[in-house]
Amino acid sequence: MAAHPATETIAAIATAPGTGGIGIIRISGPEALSLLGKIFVPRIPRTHFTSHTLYYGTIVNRHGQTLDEALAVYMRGPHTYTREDVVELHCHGSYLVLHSILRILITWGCRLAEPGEFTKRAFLAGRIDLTRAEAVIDLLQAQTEAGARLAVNQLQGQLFDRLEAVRQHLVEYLALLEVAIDFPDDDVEIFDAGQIAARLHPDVIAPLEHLIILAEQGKIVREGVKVVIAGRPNVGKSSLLNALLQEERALVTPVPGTTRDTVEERIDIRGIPMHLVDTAGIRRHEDPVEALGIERARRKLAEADLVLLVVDAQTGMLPRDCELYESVRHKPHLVVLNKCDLASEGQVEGLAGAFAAAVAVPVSAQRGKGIEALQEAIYRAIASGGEFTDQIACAPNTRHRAVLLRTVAACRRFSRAMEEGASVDLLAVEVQSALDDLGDIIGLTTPDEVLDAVFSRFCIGK
Ligand SMILES: Nc1nc2c(ncn2[C@@H]2O[C@H](COP(=O)(O)OP(=O)(O)OP(=O)(O)O)[C@@H](O)[C@H]2O)c(=O)[nH]1
Ligand SMILES: [Mg+2]
Repeated sequence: MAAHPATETIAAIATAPGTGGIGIIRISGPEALSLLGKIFVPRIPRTHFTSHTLYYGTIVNRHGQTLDEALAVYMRGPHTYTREDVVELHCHGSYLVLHSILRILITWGCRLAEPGEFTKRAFLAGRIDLTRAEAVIDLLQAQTEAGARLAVNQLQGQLFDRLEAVRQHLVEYLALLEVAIDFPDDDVEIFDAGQIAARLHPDVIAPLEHLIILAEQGKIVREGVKVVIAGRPNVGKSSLLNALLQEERALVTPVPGTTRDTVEERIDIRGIPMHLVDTAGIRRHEDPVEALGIERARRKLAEADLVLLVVDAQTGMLPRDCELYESVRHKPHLVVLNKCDLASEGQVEGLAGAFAAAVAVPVSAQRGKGIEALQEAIYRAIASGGEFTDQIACAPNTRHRAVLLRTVAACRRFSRAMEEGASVDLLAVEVQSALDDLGDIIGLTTPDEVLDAVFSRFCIGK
């Protein structure tokens, strides 16, 4: 990757907005050191700042007036975040003071950094690849411990290393093809299509397909899933929400139509974040407020990753339950047979048997019975068949996944072309196309608009 030496020096407040113990201003670029000399007066006068050393002193404006006491560090490139010269000013955490310091830096010719610009410079300087740059933002925005762990692993190159291993195989195939193109009359067969065709799956396609599966699992671990509790009024939906949360969160009464608005809470089941939504009981109703609640419930159902359809085990399936079941059966769903304490064993078994394809879980929300088994069933439904592991070490994001799918398609075209005995020129085109796709993921050939989209997700100062 070509280095892009930046000419402009940029600065930003690197700590979060608000009042804090300390607030840090970060400066990066060729003028960083000279700016330090202008704005910072060390307690012990000196003409030279040693790299990576902390100095105590004061921050001054253009008239020499003191704005704050601070610790300052100058870090000479390339052993810095951006590979450029970097200065950090550790001031008191007053946003007002930090802003005035920033304004003074700008009067000295510094430019305010754009969101993610420090990390973008690190990427453009070749210190980190694009997957590592994306890991920085994932880490800052991680919602769960598992999500943070994935981000750290990616920052340490777990994804890059796997992609690079695959890329090296493709580079080798392309090199062989290029020699074959350059020496068409050679007696020895330089590019042995049979041998490469046998290697392509284990070397390239299988590892990429595995990454695609990991991407799907990673999305669940990072963002969680939406689990919507639905059913007709009074079957015990709110009681079930409370039982899963182990907290009296939603109102429970014997009056049908108790829940009007949706109630949303977060729980973790075996490390997977779940957004649990309790909804208004679905029925035809004249009351305009309840009708609005029911409309909202239907919308939530449409967005659900998993539906828990609650049925009253004592009354069994009424026509309204059957209608609701028809409307959710095409989605991932579980049937929860609630109020089992009021039904006989035979009743429960008969009811469960009515749902051939679906998993029906008997519970008593009121008594907290069967809740653990339900959690297990929810986990298995999300994991779709038990291949899921919440301990995955690396997970491509949505952008990577789209490119991985393209890469696999290119590899399959390459494979077919080899089978059909295509010319080495044509084979080289397919390998190059797969290589370009992989290059997009790690940032070798990524188009500018994709880079802009990646870095615009950052906050200022990172
Ligand atoms: N015996 C028994 N009663 C239950 C059970 N679960 C809920 N109930 C009772 O059923 C009634 C309705 O419970 P809710 O949790 O409010 O039902 P809901 O489905 O949220 O009702 P709406 O919000 O009106 O749609 C309450 O009186 C609960 O105490 C259970 O497992 N066993
Ligand atoms: Mg309710």
